[in-house]
Amino acid sequence: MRMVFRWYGEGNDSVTLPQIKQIPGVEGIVWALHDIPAGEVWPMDRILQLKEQIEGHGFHIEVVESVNVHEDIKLGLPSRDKYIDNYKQTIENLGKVGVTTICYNFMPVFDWVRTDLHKELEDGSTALFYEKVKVDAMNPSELVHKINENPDFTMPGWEPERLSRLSELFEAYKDVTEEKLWDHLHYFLERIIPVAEENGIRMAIHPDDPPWPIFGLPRIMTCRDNFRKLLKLVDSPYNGITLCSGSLGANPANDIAGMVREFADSIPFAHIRNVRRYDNGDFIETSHRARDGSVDICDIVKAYHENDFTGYVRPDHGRHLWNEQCRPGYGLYDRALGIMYLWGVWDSLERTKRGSVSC
Ligand code: CS2
Ligand code: MN
Repeated sequence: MRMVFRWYGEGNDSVTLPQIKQIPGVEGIVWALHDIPAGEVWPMDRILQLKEQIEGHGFHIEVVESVNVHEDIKLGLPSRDKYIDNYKQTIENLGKVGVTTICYNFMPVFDWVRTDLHKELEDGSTALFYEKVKVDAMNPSELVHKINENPDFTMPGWEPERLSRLSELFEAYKDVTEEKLWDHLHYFLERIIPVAEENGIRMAIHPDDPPWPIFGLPRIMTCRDNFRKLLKLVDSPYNGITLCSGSLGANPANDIAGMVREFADSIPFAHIRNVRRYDNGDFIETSHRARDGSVDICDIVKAYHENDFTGYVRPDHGRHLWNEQCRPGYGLYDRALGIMYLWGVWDSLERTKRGSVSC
């Protein structure tokens, strides 16, 4: 397991590269050009600038998260070809600087969605929380109405550039069934995977978060069967998965360690985090420790270890501790604690395997 850490860039992240340097075993930074809108080519000079900065602190830049997919591609509009060409160009540009893995997602309109960014846990820390009835109660027209009334209305995980087109997007997605979304993903992958292959980059799709349809929009990266289907769409080692234990873990039906065991060779990138599920469908993010949430993180790490996993791993969202002011879910402390937990489990498995007393 090769440990990496997500960083949003100077001025955009409360965490600094020298701080990350002090977390044991972190070898690379997971990065992106966050200000480039989906659909545009990532310019070479900007990529090189960031490369120099990150490598200057002794980290590699092999993992990018995310190169976002333009809505027209997900909608299957004729204009998608132009955006797919741009995506290919970005893959080529990233290949030139040694990127090996690109994480992306295929969620219509919204990325991750929560109802509360700072819900207090019993220990006084706060974490991202999802209240099911609240999301279920919000239908598309109500959402559009809310935004029209208050243009600043937002919810966690919403990208402002997409929000400004919200009513138009809901209208456009009206006829996009799950089946159509699959077709559009297929079309996209058929065109980009050969380019990824030529450039030595493994594409790794992130599961939908939460892994079920919201606001009447389809979501397809949700469960084991659908990942099987994804891998068959284009049969190539360059068509892979970012297996995120937290996103998938919101649904109790998902056996994540089982997925690791089945898909290990197709997982270039693992996100590891825990969530605590409630019977009413709500969930909250917790520490990485297995017993703090509903996801058996120990068994997941064990599954990676059994497969001699050499892919990249990052702690995903963490809680906000000790009054840290940070991007929601992306503070320093809890993600650093998460890394030490993951190393702890991994090192003891290694020791058992080698029958040696030293880690
Ligand atoms: C995060 C995502 O929800 C999560 O688990 O890791 O925000 C992730 O970064 C994106 O969906 C990847 O495209
Ligand atoms: Mn994730």
